Amino acid sequence: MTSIEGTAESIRSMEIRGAGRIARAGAAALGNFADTYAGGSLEGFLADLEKASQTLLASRPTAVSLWNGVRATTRGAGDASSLDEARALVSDNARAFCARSERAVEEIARIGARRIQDGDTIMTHCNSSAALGVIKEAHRQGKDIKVYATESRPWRQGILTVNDLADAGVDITLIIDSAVRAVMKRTDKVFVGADTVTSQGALINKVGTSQLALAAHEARVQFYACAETYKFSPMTLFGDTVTIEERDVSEVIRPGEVRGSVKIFNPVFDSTPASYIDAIITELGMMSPGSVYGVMVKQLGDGIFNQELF
Ligand code: RI2
Repeated sequence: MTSIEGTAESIRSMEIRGAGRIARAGAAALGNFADTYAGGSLEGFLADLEKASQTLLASRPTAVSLWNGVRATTRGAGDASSLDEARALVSDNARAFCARSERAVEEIARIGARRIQDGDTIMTHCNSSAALGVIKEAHRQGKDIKVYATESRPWRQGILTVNDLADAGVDITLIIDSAVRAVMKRTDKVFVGADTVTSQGALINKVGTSQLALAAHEARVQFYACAETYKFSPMTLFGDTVTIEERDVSEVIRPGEVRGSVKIFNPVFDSTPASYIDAIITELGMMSPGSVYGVMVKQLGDGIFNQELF
């Protein structure tokens, strides 16, 4: 059983992490909420569904994937004519969203692997299932590749990445975050994931991503973001900026390590401008950052400009 509060807490504490995984966890929790709902009225269900959605959305602020997952799961519930219909709709929506999300990661792997040539040296950052899918698919196709993966302080998700790639048989080297520029000289391509993509094609991803992009730009190394289209942020069409999550200082230092007057700043994500991104690899295909706006408008449909969707 997946309770809403339990799922929100697992997302907050990063027991469940990764933009795709938190979106699927949120959708699945709402699906389970609908399946097990014990109340007797449609109105009560809709009010409780809204509360559950808000609890999930408050768990992590940056990745729009969670917002899109929650929205896709609750879509249409308000138009249902009975409690049973609304519950079934939410349950079906949740299953459909999770299946679509998993298919998207597979499709990105297939499309992205085409960008990798035999002999390429690749760099990746943090731990992105979409980016790792691309790398593992290229390896599975028999391409001889080498990969450098950053440690990704403070959570060190790079450890997950190197173990995953090692288990897949990939030639993998772990580097500390500050080695990125030095190692970029021996890199051919960078593949990273995405937490959010703005309508201007900027990439919001794990802090440090913009440093990889800057170093790649300087070294004329191709830089690819791997992003399911539900990581495109509709709110940015209207000028909203993406909230960058800041996490507790205890993630950065141990108690007593620095003087009490020292301030600690722990931003979790950063923004990479579109001009540093060669292409965004999505389940719909590869696109330039400048194409994101058009794809978002098409996907959201006609209602978008009178903001029916928000
Ligand atoms: P996938 C992660 O965030 C990383 O920033 C990673 O690049 C991104 O989510 C996308 O991951 P965190 O949850 O959806 O570790 O590709 O803070 O798995």
